[in-house]
Amino acid sequence: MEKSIIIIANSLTNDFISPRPKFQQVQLNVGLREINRLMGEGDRYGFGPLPTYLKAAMAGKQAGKPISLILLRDLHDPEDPIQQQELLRYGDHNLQGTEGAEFVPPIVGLLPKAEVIDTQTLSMPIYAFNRALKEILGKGLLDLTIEDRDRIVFVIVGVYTNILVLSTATMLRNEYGFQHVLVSPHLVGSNNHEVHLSALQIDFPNTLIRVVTGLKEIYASTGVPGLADHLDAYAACRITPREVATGLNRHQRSIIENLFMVHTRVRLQPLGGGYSGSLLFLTQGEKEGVKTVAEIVKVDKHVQMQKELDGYNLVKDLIGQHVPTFGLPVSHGPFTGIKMDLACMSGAPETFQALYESCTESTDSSPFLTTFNDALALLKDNLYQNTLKEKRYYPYRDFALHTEQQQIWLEENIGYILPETDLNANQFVLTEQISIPNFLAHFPTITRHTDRIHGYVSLCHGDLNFANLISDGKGNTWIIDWSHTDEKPVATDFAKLENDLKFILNKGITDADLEVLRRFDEFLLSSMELPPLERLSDEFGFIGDDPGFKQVYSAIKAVRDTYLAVVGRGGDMLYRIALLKYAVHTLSFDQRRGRGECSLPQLKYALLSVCLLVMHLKEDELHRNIRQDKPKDYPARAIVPQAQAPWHLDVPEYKPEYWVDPTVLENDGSKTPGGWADPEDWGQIRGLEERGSFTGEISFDSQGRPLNPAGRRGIQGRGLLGRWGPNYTVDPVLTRQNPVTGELEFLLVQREDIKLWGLPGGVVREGESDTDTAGRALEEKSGLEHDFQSCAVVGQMYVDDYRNTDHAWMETTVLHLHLQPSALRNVQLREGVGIRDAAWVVITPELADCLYANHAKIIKQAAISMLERDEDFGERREVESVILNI
Ligand code: RP5
Repeated sequence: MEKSIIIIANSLTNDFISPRPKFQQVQLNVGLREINRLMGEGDRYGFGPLPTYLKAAMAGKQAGKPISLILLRDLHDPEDPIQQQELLRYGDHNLQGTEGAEFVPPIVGLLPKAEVIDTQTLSMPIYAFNRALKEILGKGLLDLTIEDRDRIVFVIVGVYTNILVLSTATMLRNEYGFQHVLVSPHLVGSNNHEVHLSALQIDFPNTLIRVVTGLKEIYASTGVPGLADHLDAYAACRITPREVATGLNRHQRSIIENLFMVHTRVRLQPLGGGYSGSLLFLTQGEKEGVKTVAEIVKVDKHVQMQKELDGYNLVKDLIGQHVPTFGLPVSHGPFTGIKMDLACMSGAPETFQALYESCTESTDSSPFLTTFNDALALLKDNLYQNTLKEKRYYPYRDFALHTEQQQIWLEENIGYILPETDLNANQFVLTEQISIPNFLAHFPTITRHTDRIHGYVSLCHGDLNFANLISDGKGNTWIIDWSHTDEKPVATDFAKLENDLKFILNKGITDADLEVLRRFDEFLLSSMELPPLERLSDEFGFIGDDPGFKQVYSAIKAVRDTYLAVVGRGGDMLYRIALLKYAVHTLSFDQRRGRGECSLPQLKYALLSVCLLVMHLKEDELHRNIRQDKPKDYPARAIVPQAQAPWHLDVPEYKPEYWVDPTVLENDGSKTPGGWADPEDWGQIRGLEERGSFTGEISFDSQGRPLNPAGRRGIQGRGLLGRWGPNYTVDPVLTRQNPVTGELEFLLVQREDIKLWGLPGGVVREGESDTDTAGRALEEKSGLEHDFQSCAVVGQMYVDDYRNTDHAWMETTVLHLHLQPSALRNVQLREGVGIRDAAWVVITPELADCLYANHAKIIKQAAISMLERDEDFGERREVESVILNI
């Protein structure tokens, strides 16, 4: 159905819009600049966009098109007391019978074809408007159907957008429900231009009034013919470059045009990925050939922009001018856009990514490193340290690494990166040491940990990549894109920066570089603290020799140093988990799939790193014991942040409870004959200082008590352990080849006390040899009888036992014995003392992950020794797979 066009023009009288000097004195005259813009300047007065449009519209009406014009005019009677308030506020204007109240010349000619409605207050005279509609449509407001409301297009033009033009448009769209209400900045004016523009930019799009930024569009929408050529001068702001402009959908385009309404041109430089659908640009505007300052623009779905605003509100008072100042949001369709001002900018802004790349090219990394260090210091002082809090949290959950979906994505991404690999076969693809199936088996067992861990949280940016850091090259830095900002583990932003330095900025790497990159990554993972370049050992001399490595290394060192300055020592594990989160995520940034900017070798490097991280996390001493288990009678362990575990650190607030179990006191050997425990008064013990530890020399506290070499454990005294200092045990590792499957199996027992499976070890009794203890413990715990005279000693180590305290702990000697089938014929395992069950089992990653204390590590040590001894233990690869599974 053909649309009916109704143009409503406001206040086109001499007092408002005449350029003649005497009307320029009227307080409400919109001023020469606006008059010239709307009506045409000098000789061209009457040929500006507004009269041109109205004349063409009326010509269309003449030619039979359904176009009508309603002229609204506020006409005042100075004697009417009701109107005096308005005249007092705005000065005398449009007084009845004066020349000022007459329509300006270009409009006078249109009067015969128009409906004129005089208004006397700032409101719309609704009865007169209703009458005019009836005249035009044959129906009044109350009789219009929904279809009628959809058929009529209102175009609001004239002056005073912020008062009558605005309220008329709002009334029609939002009170009377007309679907099509259009306003164009080219056809409305005000002597308060800023207010008029912000109404058009911000309020109107949000109230679903269409703001048409180019006149061509308004003419096209309203079917007014014959104006195309004239209109080029009133096009919307031109968006360049072409490839970016054409990538915008109509909503995004309209938002950019609205944001740059007063510009003739804007150049958009995309920042960062934007693969999630959000658009982030560094913009360079132009007003008729004159450059305006660079700004940032973000356009995203409403909900996302809400998050951006939330994040901005959280940090703006902390980082001040280093956060761009947000303008008001502009919406269109499902999107919202915001323009951000870079306060104090004095140079040409560019992203840290661009700065990094230009330094790589020139092989001089100092401009980048100086700027980067400044930015890190700024974030450290104002954000991280400023909002730092201690917290116990679930590291894998907090980084969303624990979900099944994560494993599915991971396998999917690896499938794209290494399509030639059969993930189920034990194929070694990346390096000799790393096998994909092995790593994939470990990933879920590690990441499903729900153990809480002590660490630090602070406000974090949440997506701190190098395109979100902007520098103007004159010492000014801004941090943008705050939509992921929240309280998070402090490692979050630092790990993201390290991730991007390694896998995103490190362009141009090839498959041939992967071996050296693996060495580089292993070195980075070996310790949180990185030495200065000049103190790197010869083995890593390649880092200092290559400008590319030098730049990456120096930047990563800056990141790590800052992190350590915030959290102190001991945040390694969380940092590794954060690195894992981002490296896993990077695997999807596949250039070939249009999902990011990583080349295939970059993705392989990230995958290599993911594998290394998983292996490291699996190895982590802490990892299996982060729960800080304890026997049920013990008091709660004091929380010991890992950073504060070492004894050499002074921790005045560390005041753990003291606990010694009554059975220990009852078995005091100095009082009870045959007692297996030391006296409670350690001062009485002769030779306490000489007690040897497999870990090296023991330290003692100021009272002379031996100190646990693993650091603070949160409980003083001996707990359930008899001896002050090391309590020696022996752990026999028994292996066999399964007679049916041929698999290598280990003898394990399930403990009654803690329900975990472990080795059938036992505490060494007074006068007992290690082999005697092994034989006795094996018999007591599993029913097997064996002589250990011919066994191999495979190691002596600290045991991370759940009974350990600050002053008493377990240390073990590990013996290995491989049993041939003949030795096992007719032998039955049975549950023994303090044991629920005994069995021969294959060591899978899942099992290794939940064995008692650090028995998995003990088993691994035994397997390594089996490989070295190279005796008849069955298939060699069976032993290798045990090592890989732990
Ligand atoms: C662990 O406790 C040792 O590794 C050994 O396996 C075990 C001995 O203690 P009980 O089983 O006798 O309690 O630390």
